[in-house]
Amino acid sequence: MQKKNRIILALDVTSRADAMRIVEAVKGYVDAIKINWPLVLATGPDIIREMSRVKDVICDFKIADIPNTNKLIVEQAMSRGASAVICHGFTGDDSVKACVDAAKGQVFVVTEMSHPGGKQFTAPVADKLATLAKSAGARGIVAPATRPERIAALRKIIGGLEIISPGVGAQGGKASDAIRAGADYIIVGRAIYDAPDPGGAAKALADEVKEGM
Ligand code: O7E
Repeated sequence: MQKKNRIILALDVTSRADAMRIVEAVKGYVDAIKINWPLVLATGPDIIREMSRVKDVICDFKIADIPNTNKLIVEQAMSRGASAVICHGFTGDDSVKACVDAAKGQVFVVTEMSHPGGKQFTAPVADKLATLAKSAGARGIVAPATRPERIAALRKIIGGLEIISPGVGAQGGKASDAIRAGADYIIVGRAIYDAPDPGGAAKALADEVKEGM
């Protein structure tokens, strides 16, 4: 994924037509497309291949199972053209390593989640999850734009690994704050795909990212 605009589009729409319309409008302003269950369940897994022809695709299935099942899920995602996958770390190091092996390192591990409930169970163990991501050989972590101070703290733990950061816009986080705190990329969904002009919204965010650099 080329680090240019430092925006990953969270394409959580539920029709192929909407997905194509939005990607067409914003493709000049985003570096990758994150695909989650809503789009895959609505349109079928071949949407991964289709989107990968336009941009790098990160499959956000938040994989959280035993090592063998994790491996099988990752293989299915990668064989359809995904460039990276996202997994949970609370399942333990063997499960994360199974993802890392199957994706040849292209794995992001969720740490502290961005929503209010993320403080309940994920925040208390986020530092350990970041340490696990590093020792398992992951490419990076997912850290909350809603709490930029946590991005900065997690950065100290992971060193040069990448941070991708959701929570900008609809969840209240600011793009420039997340980038300033140490995020490599922001992940943005509703603030782009629900905007009256998704292309304009993506461009405005790309400008704001530059402010944070
Ligand atoms: O709030 P939005 O609409 O900008 O969407 C945010 C996206 O990021 C959405 O797809 C959601 O599933 C994801 N996300 C979070 O919002 N918070 C998290 O803590 C983690 C994720 C996530 O994507 O994890 C993997 C990157």
